[in-house]
Amino acid sequence: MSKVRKFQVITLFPEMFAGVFENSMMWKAQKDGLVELSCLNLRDFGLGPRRQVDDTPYGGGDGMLLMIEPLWNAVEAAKANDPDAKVLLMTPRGERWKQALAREYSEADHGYIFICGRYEGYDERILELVDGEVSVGDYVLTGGELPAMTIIDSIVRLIPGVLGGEMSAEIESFSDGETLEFPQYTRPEDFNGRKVPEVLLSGHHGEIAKWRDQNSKKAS
Ligand code: 4GY
Repeated sequence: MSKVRKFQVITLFPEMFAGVFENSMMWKAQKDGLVELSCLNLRDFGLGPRRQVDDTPYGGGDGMLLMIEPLWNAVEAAKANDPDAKVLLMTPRGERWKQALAREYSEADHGYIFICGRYEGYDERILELVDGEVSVGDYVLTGGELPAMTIIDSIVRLIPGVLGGEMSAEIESFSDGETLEFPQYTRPEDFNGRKVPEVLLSGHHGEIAKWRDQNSKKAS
């Protein structure tokens, strides 16, 4: 039996994760003891009575940066929960997330700690605690929360046992996890003149497989 995989998120907005962590796939994975999903509120590591987490950049410039001390302490706290965990920073400067990475991360035997930046960035010295920088795409979001949710979802669904019973054997034989889905149809056969492709109604499994393959996109 493999041990439970921990996914810890360091964020100023833990409430953003509630709906995502409670969706049926994530909920079942947790219930089955395959994964543990949790947030550390960066605010809890803030400095002083106002729990300050941000400050102005040295050298000048607009906006605020996440200070090193709260961020460092939050990462240390997460590592205390899961000493082998790898620390990932969500940043447009990171390596572009792709299906092959989701597959690789889903097969790891350790947990992950996701750092979600806010404001105009973070104190660069946090990189000393970071094992990897990942990006969901070449655009700038207001925070790393949406990327962290995207990345966690893409990993968890590939962990053995998570989607298990839900995939029919027929679908599974096409689903290598790297093939993006082919066009699919369900009832009715004819919706106000819009017909389902004939081959799908033919019952010829070989022809159907060929059609689906020809109409699939490969994830890169
Ligand atoms: N794109 N891929 C991304 C992002 C928000 C300010 C640095 C992205 O991963 N993260 O746009 N993140 C910014 C917010 C601090 C990260």
